[in-house]
Amino acid sequence: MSSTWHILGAGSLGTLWACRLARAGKAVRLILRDPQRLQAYQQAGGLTLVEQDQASKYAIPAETAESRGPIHRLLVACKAYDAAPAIARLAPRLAQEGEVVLLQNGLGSQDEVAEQIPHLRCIFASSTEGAFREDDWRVRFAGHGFNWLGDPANPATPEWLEELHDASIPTEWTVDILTRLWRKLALNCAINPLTVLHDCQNGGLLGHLPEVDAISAELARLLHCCGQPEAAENLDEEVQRVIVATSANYSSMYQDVRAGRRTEVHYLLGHACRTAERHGVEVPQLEQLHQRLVKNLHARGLPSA
Ligand code: NAD
Ligand code: KPL
Repeated sequence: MSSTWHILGAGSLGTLWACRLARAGKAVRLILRDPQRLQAYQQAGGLTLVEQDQASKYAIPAETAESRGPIHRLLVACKAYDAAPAIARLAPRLAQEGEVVLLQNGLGSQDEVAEQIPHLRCIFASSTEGAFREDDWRVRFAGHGFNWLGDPANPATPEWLEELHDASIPTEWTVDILTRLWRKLALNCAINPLTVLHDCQNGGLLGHLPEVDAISAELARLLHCCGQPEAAENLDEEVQRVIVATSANYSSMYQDVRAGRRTEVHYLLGHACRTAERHGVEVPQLEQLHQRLVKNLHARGLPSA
């Protein structure tokens, strides 16, 4: 089986992973959106990763979904709302025994992908690393963090995990990946929408603690009812700890909204509300928060799904 890493999406995380794998001598191929993007990439001559103000360029080969050849190992590095349509385009090239690693934040997109490719192993990731695009094909590694990988359907560690360590990508295999993803989703739900609605940095929420606490309490109750009690443990305390630790930062959702970009709300607060409905759990605070956020996004001409 080929050990080439195909990486779909040359945005922030895709570039961060592609450059580190290429630097470690691993075979990497980028999958870009269309022939125009491929041509622009070829003119740029590669991806640039900036780390501690040191820029390095990597001439990683690239193709589009319509190129030929089977794909055995795919890292999906697009936004949650793009993952399922991207897989639909690539499906004819995915090898029977192939593996797909899904880097998307939130929950719901992983199942949308897995339903399309039931014969392939889908590995979910939760990343606390931070990167952002400075320019086309140029990404800054902004925050060191960690990556947890796991497969809710199969606890066996993939044989290629060592390759990530060789590439200095901090990674650990976990059998509790859903707990990790739910915990991060809950933190994102308790903080990010309120920063948009109150138009503030994370620290601005210290002026709205009763609202933050009521939402955290409802999220914790939902996690208990949907079989994720560990993700609920001391959630209120962690929400406040994160607000204080990141007080000068703008949340990722705030930054998306400010830049006029589509948010991943459907896979964050939207997923929490849909899960509550499926389990028959009443979550009036979350429902109201969702409605306020949807209204706010629509007023800005942004989609809410
Ligand atoms: P991004 O917008 O920077 O990059 C996504 C890239 O995917 C874009 O270049 C886009 O053109 C490309 N893309 C979309 N559809 C495609 C297709 N069909 N074929 C080829 N390319 C396609 O996004 P990002 O910030 O890297 O985020 C990716 C995921 O990782 C998100 O779910 C995000 O929440 C999560 N995440 C990001 C960070 C971060 O620091 N950036 C940290 C943790 C988690
Ligand atoms: O992860 C975050 C984000 O901005 O998306 C924080 C603010 C740390 C938690 O919601």
